[in-house]
Amino acid sequence: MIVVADEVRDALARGGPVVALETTLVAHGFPPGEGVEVGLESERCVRDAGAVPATVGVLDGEIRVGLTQDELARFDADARKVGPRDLAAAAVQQAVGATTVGGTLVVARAAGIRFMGTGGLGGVHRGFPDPPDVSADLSELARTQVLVVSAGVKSLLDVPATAEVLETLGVPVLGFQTDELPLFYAARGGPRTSARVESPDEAARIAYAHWQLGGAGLLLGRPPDDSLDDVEPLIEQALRQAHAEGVAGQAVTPYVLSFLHRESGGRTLRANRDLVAANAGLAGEVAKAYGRASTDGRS
Ligand code: PSU
Ligand code: MN
Repeated sequence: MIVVADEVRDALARGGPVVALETTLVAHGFPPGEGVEVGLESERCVRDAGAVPATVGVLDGEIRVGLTQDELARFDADARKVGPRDLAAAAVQQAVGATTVGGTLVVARAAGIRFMGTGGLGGVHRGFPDPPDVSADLSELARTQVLVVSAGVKSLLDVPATAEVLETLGVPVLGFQTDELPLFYAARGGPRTSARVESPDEAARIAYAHWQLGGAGLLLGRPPDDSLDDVEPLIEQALRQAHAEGVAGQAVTPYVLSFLHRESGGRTLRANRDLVAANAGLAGEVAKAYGRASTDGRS
């Protein structure tokens, strides 16, 4: 059921660096048409770092690892948002299934991919426990030996609560040249990371050691280069409006992102696009460095 593209399969077979990328942000994180550009730019950043991109999604009854440009273009706003529990149904029902971080992690685990890039990790939604909305990204990361590079946790969530849950789940939260977990649009002001790393090599060595100890997922937070420090009032407005319109569950994140992109005059859109690509690039660098870290570890 899982079909791995030739280039990805060859790289995995020789133990080369591979970075998994998701398709939910392509389909639902950007205005129509723009998500595909973000996906392609992310793939380019992975390649520039010397790694092979493996974009994941469900197409024609298959769970695909590695997509052509035409295939990527099929992940539009009509695609299903596919978390861990949705993969089987999407495949059997021949849906176009855009995988979230959690959904992508399931596939990465099956395919033997150790690194992934995204925009922001999902987590505990604000207002918990009413409703008790906690992204399946967290539970999946807790049981998958993959290092995910993100701009921290999406700021529309309850970020401190998410950081607590990550600690409970035993997920290391590394900061890339920062002591604070980035807040997606904003670089500063987040909860403390469990460790700060200065380089891709240091992150790779910690991932290697964590996996040697039987640990599972790690988060590497990369602060956005263009920190937007005034988005919080807009986020609160977006969440109020979503609530008033009865938007709930899986639909909240896409609703809020498009509200912000519109109401910020495109500032959040640019920031989001740039951070997704930069995170993919850093994931590529860590994947590359991991080849060295794991060889040193064995010698
Ligand atoms: N990062 C972005 N845009 C997105 C997401 C992350 O820049 O749309 C998506 C990811 O696919 C993540 C999902 O897995 O949001 C989490 O959604 P939820 O909180 O509904 O589980
Ligand atoms: Mn949810």
